[in-house]
Amino acid sequence: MSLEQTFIMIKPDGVARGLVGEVIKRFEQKGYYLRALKLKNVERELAEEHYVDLKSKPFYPGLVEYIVSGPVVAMVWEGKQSVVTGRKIIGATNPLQSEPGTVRGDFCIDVGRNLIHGSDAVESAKREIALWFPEGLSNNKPFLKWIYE
Ligand code: RTP
Repeated sequence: MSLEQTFIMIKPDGVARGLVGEVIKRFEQKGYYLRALKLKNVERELAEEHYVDLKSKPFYPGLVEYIVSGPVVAMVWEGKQSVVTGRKIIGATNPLQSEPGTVRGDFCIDVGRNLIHGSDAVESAKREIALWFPEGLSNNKPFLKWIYE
């Protein structure tokens, strides 16, 4: 079985507020497999490259400052439709429009402090995973018998 991978990042506010375990719990409970994880102080170049598509937006400089302001937790989660389902677990970009039950809906208020990032498409997940994990990923075999029939 070939399973989709998504890149999920807990932003500096999520790490500083002690919400790492809460986020991991939600992805684990769903049944996704934690393929990679690291706590990382982000170099400015990496933050700029990650959000390169937003370079022309007025909030881009503040967004880069936010991402380099403290350690983030970068992760790769794996499983069926993990990209689209990961976005559902995270909730809408603006936390005031995120449904309760989503990470952003439950834990934050401001779009500029929205706690978490998740890839928005399979292609962007591939780009982001290569960017954040240039060393590559483990090839551990997860035990999936009780997740997939
Ligand atoms: P992300 O990439 O972080 O998962 O967020 P997203 O796809 O839901 O939203 P996107 O439009 O790609 O925006 C990336 C991040 O930029 C910040 N933002 N600030 N001040 C603003 O109006 C504004 N709009 C977006 C947010 O941190 C957003 O997650």
